[in-house]
Amino acid sequence: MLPVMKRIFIASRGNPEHLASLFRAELPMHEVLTAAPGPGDAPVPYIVVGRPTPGVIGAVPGIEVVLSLNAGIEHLLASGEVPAGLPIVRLVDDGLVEGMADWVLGHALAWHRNFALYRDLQAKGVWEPQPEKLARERIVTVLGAGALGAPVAAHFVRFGFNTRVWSRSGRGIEGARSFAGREHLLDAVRGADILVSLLPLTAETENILDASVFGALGHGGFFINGARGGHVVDADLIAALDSGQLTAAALDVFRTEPLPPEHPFWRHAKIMISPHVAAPTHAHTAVKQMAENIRRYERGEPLTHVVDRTLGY
Ligand code: NDP
Ligand code: OXD
Repeated sequence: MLPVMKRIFIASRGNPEHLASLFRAELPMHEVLTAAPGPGDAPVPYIVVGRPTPGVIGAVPGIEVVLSLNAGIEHLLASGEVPAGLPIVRLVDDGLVEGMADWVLGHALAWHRNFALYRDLQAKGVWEPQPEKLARERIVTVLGAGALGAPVAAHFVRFGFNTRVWSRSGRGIEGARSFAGREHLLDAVRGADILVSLLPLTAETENILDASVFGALGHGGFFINGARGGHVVDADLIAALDSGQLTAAALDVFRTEPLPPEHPFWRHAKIMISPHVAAPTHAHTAVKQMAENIRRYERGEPLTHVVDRTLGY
């Protein structure tokens, strides 16, 4: 008798055929579908999702594991479509880490060395050296010490910045000072020159970046958001920029995406916008990680990076 081929349904809306070909190469003994199976079809234990069309997950027969193409999964929890008890595996992969590190460090170094300011002076034909600080004279606070926050903080340490990290558990990063819990958030950000957010969006972190946080930073600081727009109280950010408390903000993520044309962020001279590209999912690295998790599951080993639904990340 032929062995039953386990089925994987790629429910991604962006290039499912490419993902399917990578899965087929990684897991040749699996059947990979790109069209939704019907209710009477054979079970499909694995579904691969980005931001799935409403109703898709619930219609697939026999799902055992939901594999996310994203690191942040708050939309899957909010949709209520993944039945309780079904594991959601979020994306943790070196492609995401590499992308986020470039994006955050790129912005931080450019601000630290006044690149945008010199560009403006160049446009006016002005030769005007600015006071230049050493990295060790700057404090950087990274919010989140997880799969992305920890390596980003480690990069800041390597560049010589005075680095702090804040998380729920107070996880240590070599060379950085760790802070834990809501009661120490302001201690973690007080006097910092650069604030980087790499937190997940949960009930506890929504709207966490408000006037109190921006006000605790050192005067003239820089805010970098690579995480989620829902962390930020938009009006408080604009007020901090307008008052000079912040000199700039680099924002990759927004409450509503795409950022609506009428949103004041678009036209703010101190805001740099990118369209949620800080750490895009690279199919070739992501599929390897997901396929390895499927192999683990089929060997009877625990899945890695399963979302804790109580914590929301
Ligand atoms: P992880 O789950 O690995 O890390 C989350 C970190 O945040 C952990 O250190 C955790 O603390 C900390 N944290 C969570 N809740 C709290 C809280 N209430 N108070 C303090 N600290 C808290 O996530 P990743 O690093 O993989 O990803 C972070 C986020 O980045 C994603 O959720 C997503 O929103 C965003 N992202 C954005 C991308 C982009 O292109 N812009 C791409 C990929 C991700 P502890 O260590 O104690 O658990
Ligand atoms: C995200 C991702 O969570 O793209 O933003 O992985």
